[in-house]
Amino acid sequence: MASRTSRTARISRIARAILTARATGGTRASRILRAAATLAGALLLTTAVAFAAQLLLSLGGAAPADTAFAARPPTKTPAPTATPAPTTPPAPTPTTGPTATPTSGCTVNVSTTAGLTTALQNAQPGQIICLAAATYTGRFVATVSGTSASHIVLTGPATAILDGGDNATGYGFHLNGASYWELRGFTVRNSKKGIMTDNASNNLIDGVTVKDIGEEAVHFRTFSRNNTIQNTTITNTGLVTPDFGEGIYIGSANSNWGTYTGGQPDTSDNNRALNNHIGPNVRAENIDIKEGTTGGTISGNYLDATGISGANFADSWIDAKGNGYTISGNTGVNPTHTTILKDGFQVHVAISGWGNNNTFSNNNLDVESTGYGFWVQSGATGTVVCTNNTVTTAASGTANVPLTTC
Ligand SMILES: [Ca+2]
Repeated sequence: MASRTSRTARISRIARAILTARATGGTRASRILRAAATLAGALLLTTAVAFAAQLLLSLGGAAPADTAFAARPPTKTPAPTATPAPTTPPAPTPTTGPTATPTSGCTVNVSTTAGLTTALQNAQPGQIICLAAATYTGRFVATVSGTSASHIVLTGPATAILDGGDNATGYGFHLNGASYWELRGFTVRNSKKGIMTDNASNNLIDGVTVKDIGEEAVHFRTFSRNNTIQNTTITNTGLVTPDFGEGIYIGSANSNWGTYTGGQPDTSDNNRALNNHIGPNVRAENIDIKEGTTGGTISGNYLDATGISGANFADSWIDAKGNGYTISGNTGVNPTHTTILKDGFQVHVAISGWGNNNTFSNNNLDVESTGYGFWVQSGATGTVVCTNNTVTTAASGTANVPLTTC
């Protein structure tokens, strides 16, 4: 009893000392101390003594901090420290691509070739450049970019025709280092290549017509990423060189990496081809996905084999040589029953490490020929051909690989 009484007295002295010392403070520290004193008085525990003593010691060594505390409003618990918001990385570019900006409200009106050339040179983010129905003879290039918040829109009816004048040279429309554009509605015809992108990302090509082209119609090249082409009609390509007459071409063949990407893979990644109508008279593959590219989506396209040439192994609607593509919901037709179209979709290993992890689902392929619906080159890994694809009239069968239930 005596020792307990003496301990109680000691605790009380400590507590009084604390309270006296902190009487003017009212800081968090003092409240803690008062709580400790109360605890000690109530429970008479040795541990409370130790606790109080420890607090005193620690506060004795923390005078400067105490001063700082004193300057604060007395009642506040430390302001919920502006904990940096859970570090969400900078908003990733939306995987759905540039959203469609309403095109009402033209900010620049164009009706002549000179006017279009000037408008492209002077383009600023947020502008909507409207093409009147007319033929614009020439080749056109954009070199300035919009921003993620303010695209640059070039829009017109299908009767606004960008006509290169011949299909042996030039690019009909070139996005050259130009990002965040929307190309809408108009027609591109009579150039060696139709629409070309180099170092151009986050662009949208929507509802355009590309036709009467010497080589490929639309090409995403030289690190052009996250572009979308949708609702676009492509016919009559490869008129000069059938070997290079693809409808949509993503990336670069490794033989061209030295020319366009310093010898490195042309990582024109995450491009999307959605709901386009490709063919007839597309002389090479309707869609050619090159090695070195990753992660694109090819979905909802209507692919017509009529007029495919067979040149340079063009014997399928789609060649997939990149990695990690989703190829779904496309329709392949072969109304002329040409056996130049051999297989529907093919996976190739153009070089080691490429042609892997591509998934094919929900496609409807009426092959009307001798090969497979899906043909996968030996050595390609991770290919998924889903059971939900429909393949008809492919004499060799649905696929040369086992199907995956999905
Ligand atoms: Ca092929």
